[in-house]
Amino acid sequence: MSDEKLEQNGLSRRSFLGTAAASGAGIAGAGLLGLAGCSHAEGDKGTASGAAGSAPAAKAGAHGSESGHSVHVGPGELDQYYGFLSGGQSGEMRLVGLPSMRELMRIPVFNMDSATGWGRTNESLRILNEKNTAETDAFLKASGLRCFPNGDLHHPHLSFTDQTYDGRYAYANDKANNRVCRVNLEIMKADKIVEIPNASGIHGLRPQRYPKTGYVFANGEHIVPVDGVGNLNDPKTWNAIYTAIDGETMEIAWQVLVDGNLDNGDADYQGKYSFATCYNSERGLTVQAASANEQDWVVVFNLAAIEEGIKNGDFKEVNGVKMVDGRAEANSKYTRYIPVPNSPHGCNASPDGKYIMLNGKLSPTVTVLDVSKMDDLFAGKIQPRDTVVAEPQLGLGPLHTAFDGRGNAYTTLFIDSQMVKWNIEDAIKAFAGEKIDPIKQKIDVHYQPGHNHTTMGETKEADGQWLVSLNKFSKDRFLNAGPLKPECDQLIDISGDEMKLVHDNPTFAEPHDFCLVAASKVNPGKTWDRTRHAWWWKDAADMAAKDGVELEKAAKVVREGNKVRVYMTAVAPAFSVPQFEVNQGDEVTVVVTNVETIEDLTHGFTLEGYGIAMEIGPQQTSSITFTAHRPGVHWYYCQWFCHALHMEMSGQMIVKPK
Ligand code: RUQ
Ligand code: CUA
Repeated sequence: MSDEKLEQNGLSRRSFLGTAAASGAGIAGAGLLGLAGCSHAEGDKGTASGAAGSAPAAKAGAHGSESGHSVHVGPGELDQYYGFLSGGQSGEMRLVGLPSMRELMRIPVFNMDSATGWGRTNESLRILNEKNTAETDAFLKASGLRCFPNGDLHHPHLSFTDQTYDGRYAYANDKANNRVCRVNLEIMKADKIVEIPNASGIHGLRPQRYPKTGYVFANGEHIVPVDGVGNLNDPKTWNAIYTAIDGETMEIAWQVLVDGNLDNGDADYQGKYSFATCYNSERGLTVQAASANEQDWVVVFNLAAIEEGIKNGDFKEVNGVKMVDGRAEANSKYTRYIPVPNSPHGCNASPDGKYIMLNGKLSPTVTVLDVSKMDDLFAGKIQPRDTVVAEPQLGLGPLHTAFDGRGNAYTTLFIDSQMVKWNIEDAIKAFAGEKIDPIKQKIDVHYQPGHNHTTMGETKEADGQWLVSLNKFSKDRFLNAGPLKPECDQLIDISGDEMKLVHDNPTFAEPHDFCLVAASKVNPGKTWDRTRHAWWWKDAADMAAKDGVELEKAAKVVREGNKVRVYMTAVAPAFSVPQFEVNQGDEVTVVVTNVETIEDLTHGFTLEGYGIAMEIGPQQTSSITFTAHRPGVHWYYCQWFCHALHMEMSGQMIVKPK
């Protein structure tokens, strides 16, 4: 049937494909067929939706949507929401305004950054390395690295108090090098980074919602031989690790040994349980082997039982971490394994605190768990599948679900390239046998959506205003940027009865997740605070104290053997030390304090020919250490435009040859 004919028959091409596949080969087969046909279907859709979808979307964008919700934020106007966007394999976190989708800031975390000196300044290196394992320290040293130069940041989520955001911190995972970071929202900088021992591929990450954060839960995605359990030569003995980090101290509270690759996770609203989807119950090492079973599972963690077990000494200490045994075969009191269709992906708690949605990925379904049944499940009064209260068939490739706080859920369909809106209570009634279709609406998104997120949608204050679909492919949506295309993040108005696509936004590699927070919840400082943020430059301050230097008034060069310490201030348009001299081979530390009290007056320090640059914000101290290998005259200059005489804000380092 042609697209036109399908449309005339009241069927879209996608719902047709979805029905055909779902009724065809059974749950797992449908998913696999869909995946196998993926590239073909994408090609088709590129043309079909490109022509049909983009024109109306562009119109809506220009006029705002009909519900009276304007997406246009005029010059000088402020957005209503902060969006904490993941930077994927670029390793950074990004701050975006909503509804404008304007990028407000990039927060370097698991990457190295040319503008701010992240990964190069002494302050950032301390944060990047202070919670490494000894093994990683040795590895970095042997590799000639000061820190890991890359990261893969998927899931930014804010700290909670009483089921809603408290504006203190954002946390995120690094899948590439097994780390978890915390961004301090007062300064919008990472202030802690902790490496997770024993685990591999830290992926899903969620903070505890109640009573507060509390724990930050992190999923180890890849099974590995765990010390004292697994055997290098036998993958059937490998396990995944679930980790709880103390969100306040960023110390590892405990770990749980589990079966299967942990994917995404979420916490409940009651502070009793947390959940992790799990694929590869087969313990396979290839795609075929890892998706062979018809069912995988979601693992439920009983927080009180784990805390109790730790207290009673029922744990093993593995590489300095307390680890309880939560394997399926251990029939542990710490965990329960609930079977769900093959290879589930997203895991999302509904804002009424009642349900956990498990997105089918290879199955066209979303499985809905009733959180209130978990007590009985752990007490052995009911069977694992008795906790399932709905399992609607939504379409092909459900990955993630978001909520509007009015009882509706929105699920991304990766293979169908659609967003589906459905009603939770209707899905429950249908599961109980009532003749009712929970699906309210489907719209095309462009293309292949992964995560989606609603404004305040993971809190009890879900406000149902906006939905963002983070699409993995952009194809024809933007001017061709070459073989590497941007992603396409689409803004959807959900304030009315119908979803309306209102804006396309290109983004660089590769947003996974987006935390949409009412602007009133986040209150960053306007300048650094010399008292409250003194921990940032603590090492420099200690060093200065020994050298008899007051950072805020510094203009001094201290020499001690082949170590040289240069202390200066930056006030537009001059550094207090306009020139200093060192010998080739000296270890040089430059400490710059910006004593401006005015908002937005950032200075920089770039040393020509030495690969050195750093940001010094108003009232901040930044420092950097290097060896003066290159003789000659090396100018340093302020790289942040700060004054009419900004070009003149410079000086020279003279390096005398050996
Ligand atoms: S995952 S596209 Cu890394 Cu969050 Cu689902
Ligand atoms: Cu200081 Cu430019």
